[in-house]
Amino acid sequence: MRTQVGIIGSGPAGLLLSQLLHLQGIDTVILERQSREHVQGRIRAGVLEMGTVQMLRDAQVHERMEREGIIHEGIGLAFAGRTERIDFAKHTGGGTVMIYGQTEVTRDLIEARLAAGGILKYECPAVAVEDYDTNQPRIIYEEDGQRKELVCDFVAGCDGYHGVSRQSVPQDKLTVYEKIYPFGWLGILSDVPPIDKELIYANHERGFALCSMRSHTRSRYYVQCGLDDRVENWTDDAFWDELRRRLPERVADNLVTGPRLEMSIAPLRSFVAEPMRFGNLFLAGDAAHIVPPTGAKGLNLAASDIFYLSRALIAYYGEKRTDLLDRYSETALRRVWKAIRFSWWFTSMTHRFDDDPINRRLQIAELDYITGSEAGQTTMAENYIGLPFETFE
Ligand code: RFL
Ligand code: PHB
Repeated sequence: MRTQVGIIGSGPAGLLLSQLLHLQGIDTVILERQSREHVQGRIRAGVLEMGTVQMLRDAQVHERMEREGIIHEGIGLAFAGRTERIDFAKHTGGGTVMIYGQTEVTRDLIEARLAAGGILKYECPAVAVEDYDTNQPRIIYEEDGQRKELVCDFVAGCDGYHGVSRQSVPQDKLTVYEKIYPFGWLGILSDVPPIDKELIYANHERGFALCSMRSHTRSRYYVQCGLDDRVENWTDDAFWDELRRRLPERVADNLVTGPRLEMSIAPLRSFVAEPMRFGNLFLAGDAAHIVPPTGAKGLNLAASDIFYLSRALIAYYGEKRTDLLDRYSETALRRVWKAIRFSWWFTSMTHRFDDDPINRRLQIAELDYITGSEAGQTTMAENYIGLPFETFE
């Protein structure tokens, strides 16, 4: 089989790239290891930056998002028994975020691709990318137990942290930066009304907690847990009790509990692999970088990589330009590193790392400073809503 851009992975990065290229008449084939049901069933991120929302509009998959998504103009930071609000709109000249789950974004994109006759091959794992430094790179993949080949002009490695694209490159050509945090997040999804109108991030001596939502009737909550903790260790009641303990009393009083729709544990890590381009193989999204979920940046970074990569490929096919392809890696990485920094900083300020009392006092002082100062609130707000994309044309 042959296509112009071979895409590995049908997460948000791969699907968005495929859709944006399709709208410019560029052919793609997506190879996905999992089934469509599995991809659509994964519960992941919930907060879209404005830049991501605009990209979904550009991709013409915005209708349901505009109808069902919820605009948020701020978040709450809870610490030392109180809750302070960061007002995004006030500190960023009207900036907001959109509450709309990754599950929904993925569903909308898959439906749009299929409606336009796009080729999405599920249960077709890529096993290697070959000849990526020639003008005919090939993706070797499996279909029904048979080994097949997809020959392309370019390969987009959108296959997440465990994917095959990054592993197809000689390891001495990659520089990897990694930090593994000594804890994870235990998350619950439940059909109960959210505890508050906005998200609340809580620093507590028992550990971090986050109150999030998917809609006015569906909530997503997290509590920091140990690395060796297991979902089987937690009943629904135990989760709700632990969450309640980590919130200021006035907030906890509003908690409505219910049975879980889903419960899972995610480890926290910061990871960057540089560069993001190897000949005609381009990495995007989690394949190139991972952030701890505290800053709600994972999905948004996948979208910002695709902002740059889609423009570079469109300039190549439209005008035979290669300069944007050449600038992709350095440009995408500048934004990636700022999000890596913000997510690390926000994690450091809100999680329990050890029992040393000075660290907790420093966290409280920092939260007090950030929420009490105009400069501090602006720093928090402008990073949370998402730093602007660079001009790339
Ligand atoms: P994805 O979504 O992981 O998609 C990659 C796709 O590639 C497929 N794949 C392959 N396909 C073919 N051949 C192979 N050899 C393949 N290997 C892998 C995979 O099956 C998958 O479908 O990456 P993408 O598109 O870069 O999107 C990134 C976002 O999904 C990710 O950053 C966020 O979801 C991160 N993340 C969260 N971010 C948040 O902002 N808030 C969250 O609450 C949050 N929760 C999460 C998360 C990521 C998780 N992971 C990676 C396990 C919870 C989890 C559990
Ligand atoms: C979520 O709703 O899953 C969510 C929201 C904000 C975060 C992380 C996860 O920072």
